[in-house]
Amino acid sequence: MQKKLYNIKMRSAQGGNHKKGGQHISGAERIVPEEDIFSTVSSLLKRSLTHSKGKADFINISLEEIKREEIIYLSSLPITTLEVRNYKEGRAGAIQCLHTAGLSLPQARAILNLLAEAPSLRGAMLIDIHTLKRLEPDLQRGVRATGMDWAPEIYPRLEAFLEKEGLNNIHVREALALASKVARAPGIVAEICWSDDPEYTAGYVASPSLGYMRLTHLKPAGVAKGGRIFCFDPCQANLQQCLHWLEEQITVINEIGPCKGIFSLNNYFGENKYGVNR
Ligand code: WAQ
Ligand code: MG
Repeated sequence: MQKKLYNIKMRSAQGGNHKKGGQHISGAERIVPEEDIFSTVSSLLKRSLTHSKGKADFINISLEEIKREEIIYLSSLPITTLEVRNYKEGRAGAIQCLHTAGLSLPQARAILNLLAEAPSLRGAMLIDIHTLKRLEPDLQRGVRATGMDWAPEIYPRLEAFLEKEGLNNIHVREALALASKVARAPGIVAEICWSDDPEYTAGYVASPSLGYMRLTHLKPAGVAKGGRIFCFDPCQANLQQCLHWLEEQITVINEIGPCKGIFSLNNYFGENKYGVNR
């Protein structure tokens, strides 16, 4: 018989519960077999109590058994790294990535500006790419992609694969799992993200056709505000289907996509195509 799997979710805040105005510190989740429950809960607790954004004074951890038949298995998106000198160059590259993913250049620029100017949220903004309006039911929180992780049996292989690329850190492991789920959501044409951890300046643009495009800097160091935008095209799917996939569908990655290499913007997009003349 196959082992039972459990979805463990953690969210933490400082200044009390998120719902009472507490400042979001960290949110994370894992899908693990029974024997890993204790170690997983304690590592999630540790993360909330020792986070670079501050020590949490509100921590909520929930645990739920998953029915095997409810799981949809996915492969992870192929990884490409675009090496940029600073966040401005990174943002110019991100616009070009969004454009390659199918957005017009004005749409791509508008999405980037929305993220740069967004309030601090616990979830992502879900943006209609035509009207640029936010579609999340809860605008204080944003929409959270949940119910995703790497299959426990490929975790060792994943770590070895990422280690070889110099990418074996928790940001990459979690973001790649999330992006691999979100890119397959009905109506999602692209995602853009950068971390809210002050010292982690890398971010990414992802889409089914682009894969996971890392940009080595998307924000200046020391900034504790990050965010995510899921770009939704209502001509391709209905909003409820999309929200169901993001928030309810359990997805587990059981196949590791390839690493396509490291490029400069000029190398990848061609000379000065991305609007930075240097
Ligand atoms: N669903 C939707 N939005 C989320 C979720 C989620 N499950 N988790 C976080 N967010 C939003 C929220 O607004 C956070 O402030 C923001 O995303 C950033 O989250 O390849 O670490 O967990 O080197 O800080 C990307 C680059 C790292 C990794 C992303 O994001 C790489 C990162 P963080
Ligand atoms: Mg973070």
